[in-house]
Amino acid sequence: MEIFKNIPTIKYEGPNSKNPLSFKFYDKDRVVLGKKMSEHLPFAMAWWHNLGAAGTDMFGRDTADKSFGAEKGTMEHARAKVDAGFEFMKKTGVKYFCFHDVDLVPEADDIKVTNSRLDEISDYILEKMKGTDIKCLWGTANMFSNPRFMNGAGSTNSADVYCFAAAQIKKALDVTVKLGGKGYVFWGGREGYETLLNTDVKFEQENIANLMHMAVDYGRSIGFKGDFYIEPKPKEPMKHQYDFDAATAIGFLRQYGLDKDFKLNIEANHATLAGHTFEHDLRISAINGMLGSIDANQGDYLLGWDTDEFPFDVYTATMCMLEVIRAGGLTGGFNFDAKNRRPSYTQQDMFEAYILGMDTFALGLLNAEKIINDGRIDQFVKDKYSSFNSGIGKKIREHKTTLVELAAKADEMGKPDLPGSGKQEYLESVVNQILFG
Ligand code: XUL
Ligand code: CO
Repeated sequence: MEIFKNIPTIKYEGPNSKNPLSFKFYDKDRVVLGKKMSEHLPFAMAWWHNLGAAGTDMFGRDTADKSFGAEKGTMEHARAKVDAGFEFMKKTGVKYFCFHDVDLVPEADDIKVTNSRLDEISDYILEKMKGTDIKCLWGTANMFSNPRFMNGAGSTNSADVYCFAAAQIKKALDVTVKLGGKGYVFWGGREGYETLLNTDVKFEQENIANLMHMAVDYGRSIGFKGDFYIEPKPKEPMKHQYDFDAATAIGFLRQYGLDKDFKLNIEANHATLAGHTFEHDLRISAINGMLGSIDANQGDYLLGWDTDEFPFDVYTATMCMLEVIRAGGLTGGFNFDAKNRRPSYTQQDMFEAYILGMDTFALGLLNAEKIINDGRIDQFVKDKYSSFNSGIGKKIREHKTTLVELAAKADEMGKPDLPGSGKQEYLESVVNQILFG
């Protein structure tokens, strides 16, 4: 049964098309820098937003109807979501999906019941996947909504609750492996604290690391070959979250010996909440060999929370794609962890949101290609450090000098020439020329 009856398969019609249900820039087979757009941009649908979020906020109830013809909270509804999701992915050409355990089925009071529901729904999803090229990008366990996780999951003060975190991870890993998922995500929604007056930070971080080690051991034991990811976020829901940003998460992974199995899943809106640009956290991940996957969304600089908007900012998408291309691509993909604004409540709005996001990243990719081919930006950065190519600079790079030798050199010079100009305004105008010239 067709769910999105008035929505056709979305096709590329080019930048001049006025058809709202068409791609203007995402042309899946177009070759960019030697690869098809669809290969550069493995897009994924977030089960929770696209099939679950219906507009409820702190001040009002649902505006959108996401019942998909079934009663919410039932297994019939869980199956209707699968039907809707697969129809949506087929019509948009999105090839991957991401899920939390509780996005797939209604959670029961007894975990054994929830787990048998997960068995049932994952059988159904597997069946739906047959004969399509739709795949699972990553799975995760929701360890932040249920009241038992009020003090955290890995960071909880209750050993009993810790068992439930472990049980949910185990089952979510089982389902991820069953569906052939490429990755498994840890977003530490409640892994943090409100006040040091009631918190032993070291104890909590050790317990989180221990849980992650057990997850790696179990995952590998059932044949999971993909990457584990940490998704950093500085705050919301907790005031202090332990995985504040990319740099913090990398330090944590290295400290606890998890860096071989984990990479990062960088979400744009989380990076900006941490006071960084999206591209900053991508760069920090990439230079540490840990750029794994992306939660593609954007925040609002006027609002201090996670607004999860669909990507619209082409400059940011351009900077993102430059980072991704320079890093040699992602092992994961681009998951639209994004939701329609509350007044955009129709089925057509769901499709238009994905068209916006996919077109924005296609533009980002095309722009990144132009910037790379133009070469002026890369050349500038290379030249900026050219004083390290020879003489004392070369010795510094090769670790062949000492503080004494460098100080003697400074004495000899008395006063250095000022470094070359940073030329930010010029470089920004070069970017505009490349993008719009
Ligand atoms: C929350 C968030 C999560 C993670 C998965 O801000 O981004 O949806 O992506 O738990
Ligand atoms: Co996310």
